[in-house]
Amino acid sequence: MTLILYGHPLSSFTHKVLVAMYELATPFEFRRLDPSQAADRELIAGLTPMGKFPALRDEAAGVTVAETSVIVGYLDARAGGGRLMPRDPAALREAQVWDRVFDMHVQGPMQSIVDARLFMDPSAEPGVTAYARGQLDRVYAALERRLGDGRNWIAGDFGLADCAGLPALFYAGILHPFAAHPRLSAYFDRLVARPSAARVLAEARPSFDLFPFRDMIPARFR
Ligand SMILES: N[C@@H](CCC(=O)N[C@@H](CS)C(=O)NCC(=O)O)C(=O)O
Repeated sequence: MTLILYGHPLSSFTHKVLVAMYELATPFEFRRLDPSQAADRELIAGLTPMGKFPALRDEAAGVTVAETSVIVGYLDARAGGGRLMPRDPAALREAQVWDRVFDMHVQGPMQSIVDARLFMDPSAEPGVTAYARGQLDRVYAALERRLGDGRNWIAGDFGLADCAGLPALFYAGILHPFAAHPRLSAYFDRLVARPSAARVLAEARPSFDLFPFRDMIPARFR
């Protein structure tokens, strides 16, 4: 096996890459990291600039790739190109914009809510969470507008941005539901019905107990 993905089954950014790998039917070996272990923290710190996961190692090529958007681009090129990353430059730019929206403006506030629960003084949690909820309302409205033209996927054919959308909306929707946004809800339903995404969420299920807001996970995913 020449491709190794270092990640964690609960990690949203690992999910983003897994969706891409299943879409491309890329064979790989999964190495589960345990961030509570110093040896694993050291390992991932040697693979990515910030010591964040996932990381992809291509043994045959002698290449290590960090940052999920870059990893998806690497996998797409390795599979011949043009499947998850549009070949047309304008279409590619659009996909990259919406990939950033999901990573920064959905995952960012979602992660703040989780971090406030896990790592902050309890007195700080309400303020952090209220601000993050406001940010999520803003991005949900933007996504609802984006989906207003009847598009199925967020930028052209299913691709990079939709790989980012699945885990971002999965976790954000648990913490701050978007049911009041019909087009966004329908888009999320299309995402989770995609075999690649359904497989990722099914494989994550045994790890949901580790999620601090596990009781809020909708029954259909448990
Ligand atoms: N921009 C990075 C974000 C990766 C990221 O934040 N990963 C999380 C797991 S979902 C992580 O490593 N968290 C542990 C930490 O921040 O130390 C990417 O796209 O790969």
